[in-house]
Amino acid sequence: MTAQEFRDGRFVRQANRFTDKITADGSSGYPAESGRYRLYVSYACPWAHRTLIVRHLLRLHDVIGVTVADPIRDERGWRFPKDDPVTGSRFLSQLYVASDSSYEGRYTVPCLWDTRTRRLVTNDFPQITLTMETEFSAYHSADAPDLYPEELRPEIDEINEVIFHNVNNGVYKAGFARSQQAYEEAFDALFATLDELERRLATRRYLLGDRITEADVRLFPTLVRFDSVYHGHFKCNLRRLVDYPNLWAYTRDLYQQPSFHETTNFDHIKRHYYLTHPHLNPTGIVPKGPALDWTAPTGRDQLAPHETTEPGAGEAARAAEAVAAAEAAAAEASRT
Ligand SMILES: N[C@@H](CCC(=O)N[C@@H](CS)C(=O)NCC(=O)O)C(=O)O
Repeated sequence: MTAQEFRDGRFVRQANRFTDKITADGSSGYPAESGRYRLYVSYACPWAHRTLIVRHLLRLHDVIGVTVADPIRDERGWRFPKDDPVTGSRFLSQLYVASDSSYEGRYTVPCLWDTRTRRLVTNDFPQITLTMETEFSAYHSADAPDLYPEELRPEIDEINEVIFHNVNNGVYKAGFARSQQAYEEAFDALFATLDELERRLATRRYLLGDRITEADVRLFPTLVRFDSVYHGHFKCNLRRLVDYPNLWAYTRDLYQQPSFHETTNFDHIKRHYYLTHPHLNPTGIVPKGPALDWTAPTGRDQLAPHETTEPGAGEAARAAEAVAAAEAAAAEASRT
């Protein structure tokens, strides 16, 4: 297995080796079928977390089974707590090598395994959620949200691109930087983007307005880990998530929905990051804090519906009222 790659002290993410596509019509050779594909994840991994959220939101539990790896990895990579019921493997690496005996990259989650051909179809993490949203639509529950609606795709793709580089991967670029300059570049881009998102979320409940989309599913796993891991362990410490009133309320609003909190495992997240990067945390001590009240009311369901233009004074005032109402409710709740 090759080590992480760096260029001029900058962390460079490896290219995804397995990029075949599952399609509704089967034209790719991998038809979307119930029970055929297995998803491999870690609760610790933000890229895998998204696939779990989407699987939950679309109620694909019975359609795509999942195997969860132990949060702690050694040099052999991700390990399953017991032999994987589908492949009989103990390590994720066995799936990679079975699919390509010359594979030399890192064995990453999330990935999808085809039980029919007994090989990995994809470890292309952005594609996995899109595939579940579009190619598996025949299997979605009747009340499932459309996370990637046709008319919003250009806007979703555009914001995802910025969020990927500056936020999702930005925290890794800061945390894994091997030069001061690389760290500062990532740090500055990260907080400039968080500032922009803070403004955007002043008048919109979700990134694209009043409905959850793929863009929220991509942002949430980074934000939910922010104060527990990235702020300290990855040195992303200009501000904490809780210092951004809108971003913090937005993250809580999502967390309070079952698809988000049932897939968030702080124990796995904290043990994974603090115990598997010994160069960043040589003592292996896992911090006990921070204390975060994920249950505090948010008032965000009061925000105006989707606005595509800059908010006017009316919306800003309504948003301020909603925030004030939420704060009053939170104060009331903390008294009882
Ligand atoms: N497939 C992507 C993203 C997925 C990813 O980075 N997953 C991490 C966990 S968050 C992983 O499985 N890493 C295994 C390793 O580095 O050995 C990549 O290779 O960069």
